[in-house]
Amino acid sequence: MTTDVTAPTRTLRAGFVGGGFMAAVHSRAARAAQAELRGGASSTADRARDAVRRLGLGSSYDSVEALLADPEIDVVHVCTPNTTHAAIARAALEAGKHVICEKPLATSTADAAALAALADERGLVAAVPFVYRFHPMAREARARIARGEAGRLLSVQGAYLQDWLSAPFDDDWRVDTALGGPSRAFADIGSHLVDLLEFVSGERIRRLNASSRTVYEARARHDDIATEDLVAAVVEFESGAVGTLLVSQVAPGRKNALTIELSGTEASVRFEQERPETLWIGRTDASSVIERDQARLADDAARLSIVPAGHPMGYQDAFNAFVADAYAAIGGDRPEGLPRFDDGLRAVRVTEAVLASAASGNWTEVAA
Ligand code: SOE
Repeated sequence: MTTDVTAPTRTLRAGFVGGGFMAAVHSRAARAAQAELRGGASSTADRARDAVRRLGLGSSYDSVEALLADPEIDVVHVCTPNTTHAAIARAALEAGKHVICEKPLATSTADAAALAALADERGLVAAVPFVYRFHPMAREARARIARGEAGRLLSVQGAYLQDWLSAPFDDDWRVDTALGGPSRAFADIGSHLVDLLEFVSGERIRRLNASSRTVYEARARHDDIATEDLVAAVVEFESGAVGTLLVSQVAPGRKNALTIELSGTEASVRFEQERPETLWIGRTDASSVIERDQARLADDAARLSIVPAGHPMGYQDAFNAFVADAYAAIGGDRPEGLPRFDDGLRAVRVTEAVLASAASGNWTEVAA
């Protein structure tokens, strides 16, 4: 009745760095993929103990170095603040570990490129959780576009809206350049939007013109905030298709509203992350809403569709599928659509172009 996502071929032993929301999501996914949760580290030994207890991670390590020195760990999940990703991911690869590193992979293209090159050189699996690719209906959208159902791509409309920083007193480490890096809203969620748009369309953004706003320069625990609350951008794809992107963490009422709509000469396709069980297919004569139904999905979408129609799948399922595929890659498989460090680098390149364009007011090329 159901098809499993790729199963790992042997029990992997996973270590976790960080103990926040993302570490909880990663550890649930690792457990679902039947990994042994070997242990956790954090910025201090106390924090590591707390995270290990809360999340059930196994042993606690006094430092990241101690975790990386454990030969019993095969794969390291990096779930720490953005500016620490590159150094931890590098050290993990140098220690011979496979790595799953949160986005943004790094806060500069130089660091992200060096990491992608290092992972290749060492022959290690290095993945970035662009997990929205793992919703079956996002894969279905991609398959339909790839087989030409939408025709030639003309325009794209993408948005990723959240509201958890809408009030002036809302605060988080991400607003702080020292921990979050030079970009906030775009690096945090614009990166997902761009990854999903390029993945589903099969096309790359060639250049863009962006405008950004920092609505609140002071919040509960931070003054002089320089990172952006929102970005609006016009984009051009390599094929000549055009589009608009809106990314905001100050959009009241919007929790995790990632939406993409791609219009071609024959049809439009719309996917909404908060309604991941459906896909809207727009046609001039008769538009329709397709419900997830494994029997009728393209191969890869069917593979990710682990429960039958009418049994809704969601965010954690997508995350679980991503981790299962990353582990399968460690086992020697080549799962379709696994986002690797090259894809992390791509998102960092687009983010840098957004920052440069917003600062200069000019159209900016995205490095290939
Ligand atoms: C917060 O904006 C956040 O948790 C992001 O960091 C995640 O990548 C996104 O999937 C949900 O929102």
